Amino acid sequence: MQRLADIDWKHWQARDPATLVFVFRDDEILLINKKRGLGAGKVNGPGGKIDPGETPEESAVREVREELCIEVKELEYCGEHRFQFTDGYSIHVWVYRTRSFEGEPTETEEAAPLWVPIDQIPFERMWEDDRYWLPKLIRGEKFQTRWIFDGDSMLDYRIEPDGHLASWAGRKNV
Ligand code: 6OG
Repeated sequence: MQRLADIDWKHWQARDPATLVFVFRDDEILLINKKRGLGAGKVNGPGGKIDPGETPEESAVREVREELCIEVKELEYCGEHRFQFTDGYSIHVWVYRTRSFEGEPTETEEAAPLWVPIDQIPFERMWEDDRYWLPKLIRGEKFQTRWIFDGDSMLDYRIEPDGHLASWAGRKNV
């Protein structure tokens, strides 16, 4: 299970469904220092596992509330990631972005907030896949992706374009 071709993607079912949310304010993006769960110690977007009975969008709103004490609204669906790990674990991640939120991002037991300029995203402190698709999300390109990871190391991937998002009026980049 080292390459995408080793997997029967037609019947692939992730062990965990999860979400990621990227909040924008002017030319900044809201990231977190993740304190626990999968990827603890890395910088990522807020998000987490979907609970039984929740839609991905409901879960995304709840996770951002729990991790950063803000209410996100008007989530825009950007795409999905399918991650297969060589140890057998797998996770299917729905990804959203928004400019609409209420409250002040606040540190919790799960995460510390981090506003960063969109041209200074700390990819070296993030999961290896992020540098390949986060720029697309920022540009408003939708995606469908598949990845093979051995622990923290990415072994193989494929990104399929999935159209464009309605652009945010009057903005050059995001
Ligand atoms: P909790 O353990 O927090 O849910 N996640 C990934 N995010 C990125 N950017 N790259 C990956 O590459 C990831 N694998 C998982 C999805 C896990 C959280 O971690 C994200 C969820 O937000 C392998 O409940």
